[in-house]
Formats: sequence, structure tokens, C-alpha cells
Amino acid sequence: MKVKNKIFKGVIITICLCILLPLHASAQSSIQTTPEEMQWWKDAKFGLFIHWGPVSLKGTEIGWSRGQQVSVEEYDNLYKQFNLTEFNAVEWVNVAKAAGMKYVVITSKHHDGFCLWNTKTTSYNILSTPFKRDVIKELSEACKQSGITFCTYYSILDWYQPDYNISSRGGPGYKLPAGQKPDMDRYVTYMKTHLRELITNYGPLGVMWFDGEWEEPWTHDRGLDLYKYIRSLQPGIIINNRVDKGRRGMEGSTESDKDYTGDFDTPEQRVGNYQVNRPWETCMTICRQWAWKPDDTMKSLKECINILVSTVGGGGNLLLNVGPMPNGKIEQRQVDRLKEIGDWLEKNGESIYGTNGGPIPPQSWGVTTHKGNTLYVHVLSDTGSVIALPELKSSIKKVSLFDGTPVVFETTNMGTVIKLPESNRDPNDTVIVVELDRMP
Ligand code: H79
Repeated sequence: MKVKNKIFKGVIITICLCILLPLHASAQSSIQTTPEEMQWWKDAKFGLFIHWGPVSLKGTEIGWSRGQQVSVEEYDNLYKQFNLTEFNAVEWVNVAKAAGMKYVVITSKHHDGFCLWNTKTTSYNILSTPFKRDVIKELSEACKQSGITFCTYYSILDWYQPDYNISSRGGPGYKLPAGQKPDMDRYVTYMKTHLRELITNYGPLGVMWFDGEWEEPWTHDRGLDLYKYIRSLQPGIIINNRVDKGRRGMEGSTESDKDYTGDFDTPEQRVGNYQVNRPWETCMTICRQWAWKPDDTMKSLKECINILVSTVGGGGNLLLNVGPMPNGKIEQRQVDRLKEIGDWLEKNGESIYGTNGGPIPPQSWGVTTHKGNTLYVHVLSDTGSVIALPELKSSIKKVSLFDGTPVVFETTNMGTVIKLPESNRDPNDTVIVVELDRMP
């Protein structure tokens, strides 16, 4: 009788496990972003990153000048003079549009803790400045009207909130106000209120772009919990890998030793490695600093196009950053540079938007992208008269430039040699269109 009882119990437990385990697994996976949800972002390729806050009054870096070049006392009072008299959200969105960008990501809150929106949680926000207008609201509305997808950057680490327990918040020697003890759970509640405000008051958002995940109080479990929280507030929202702890430094890819969450990798200030099986996005500054710096060194048009095309050819997106000035304007020379990129995309966008990176990995002469049966060969180097493509599984029907000019080529059993046109070369990127008999 006892033995029978044991067997019976065992069977019951097994049945329960068989029912519950798959349920548990599907609850996890149903929250994960699907390829369909990622598609708009993968097709978009190019977005505008905006780093902005009271620190622009000093012209120092938003990410690491508090308690360094600018004393904590001075830094935390800059907002009282932050008066963006020339700010016009529609103008910013038009700059992004003219550049051929499809989405905008703005620093709703950077490491310094200042909130660019009307939050109920702290008076350290845009409504307490002389400007007294909600930047996030105006920008989100301007984006929606223009068909640009509005997204927000949010720093998990926060130097301003005593509840976030880090040593670096106010530079060397910084001490918490007397009687205050950090409390990470309380800080997470504060953060979740922010994120709910951002999503419900200004959403739906395209991407929630986290940063500042590297300090010790942030853990893998907290990352997973936050990912699920955001996705429950807005199903379909895309979240970068910095929500969790798996990012490999500035290279930005995701470690595989744990079940790290996040929908795309985030190389910073560099073009990511060739990776076509997992989404990624390079974030890079148009000048050197993230926040505005007077007379900062700006990248040339050739550099910008090279970065964009190399990124897309490697399978990634590009999030190119501007830091607007304290009066609310984006520097004219940056606006002009962005327009030049947009003019280039106007002609060559077919080889960028909606494509996939590769299938030929980056070569000494440039990169490739493809869409349907078409392979786009991007010749980035402006020297040399021929290039060699490795052997393709599909055969070539036609090779030409966008304007229809035929391009001479020869296929051998080693691959295909393409003779580059002598005139019609684009020193920034000569795009050669290769029509194939099937998908490359
Ligand atoms: O918002 C911009 C910068 O202000 C911000 N990220 C971009 C998108 C940024 N904050 N700090 N940093 C960049 C540099 C931080 C580098 C390090 Fe680390 C943090 C070095 C060690 C800890 C990141 C995490 C790289 C290695 C681990």
C-alpha cells in the first residue's frame, strides 16, 4: 500500500511538473521581443541621439564632469539658469528628418539625475528651470507628427539620488547628506515610477535605451525584473542590452554565460563587429563630446558616411549623437553636416534602409548589404580600380550603378572581379548594384 502511495505521489508530481514547467517557460518567452517587433527598428538603420541637460551651460561632459571639472555644488544648481529660449522641438525633428534618420533617442535622465520631463517624483526637473516647459512632451509630440519614432535614454545609475549607493557620484571625498542611508529597493521604486511616467505620458516609445548599468548595486536579477516591467507597461517596446549586466564594455556585445536579457547590443564610440544574427546599434558622437562643447572637433562627411555604411554593412544600426547648446539650438555646422548625410541617403538610401548586413563580411575596400535578390557593394576606399568579391552561391545577372550605368565584371571559379567606373565614383561610397538570380 505504501509503495503504491509513493508511486501515485510520484505520478502526480510528474504530471504537475509537465503542466507547470512549459507554462513557466512560455511566460518568460512571451515577454521577449519577437523578430516582428524588432523589424521597424532593423529597417530604420539610422537614428538621432540627443544628449542634453543643464550641464550644456558649462560645455563639459554630461557623463563624468560632476564633481570633476564642475563642483557638485555648482553642477546641481545649474538648472536654475537653464533657459532654452531658442528651443523648438519641431526644428530638431526636422533636422533628424533631413538627415534621413527614422528615430530619435533623447536623454530623459543621464547619470547626473536631472529629469527633462515633468515628473512628480522630484523637483530636480525641467519644470523647475526658468524655461518651465516639458521638453520630452514637446519632442514626443513633434516626432509623432512627423512620423519619427520617439525613444528615450535613461541612466540606471544616478549620482543625485542618495538611495543609489555608489562611491563615484560626487567625485573624490563626496559624502552623503547626514542621516541618509542608500536604499536600492527604494531607488528601484523611484526609477519604475519614472519609467511608467515616460511610457504612459509620452508613449508609446520605440526604444527604452538604458545606460549606467555597471555599478555594483545593479544586478542581473534587477535587470531581468526591469525588462519584464517595461515590457508589461508597453508590449512591443524594444530595450537595449544595458538593462542587464551582460554587456562587454565599450565593445557592447552581450556575454553568453548567463541568460542575459536585452534586445540589441550597444557598441559605443566604435563601429560594432560584423554580426548578422543578433541586432546591434553603434552609438557615436558627431563631435567628440556627448554633451555640447564649444568648438568641439566635428567629424567630416566622409567619416560620417563611412561610419554609417560600415555599421549597416556589419549588420547594425547607427545612433548618431548631437549635444544641443544651452539655448536649445543644435549648432548650425552640425545641422549642415546632418543634412549632407541626408542628401547622400536621398540618392543611396535604397542600399541602406530595409537591407541586411553582409553577406560578404567587411573587406579592405568596403562592405556589402543586401535586400531580396539584390546585393549592394559599398566601395568605401576611394583608391584602386578593381575589387574582388568572394565566390557567391547565386549567379550574377547584372551589375550597374544606381543611375543605370553598366559596370564591367568578370566571374571566374574564384569569385567575381568588378572593374570600378572611372567617372561617377563617389569618394565617400561608390554603391554598385549587383542583381542576382536568387537571394545572396
Ligand atoms: O551617454 C553616453 C555616455 O555619457 C555614457 N554612455 C554613452 C551612451 C557613458 N557614461 N560613462 N561612460 C560612457 C564611460 C564609462 C566607462 C566605464 Fe565601463 C564604466 C568603464 C568602466 C565602467 C563600461 C562599463 C565600460 C566598461 C564597463
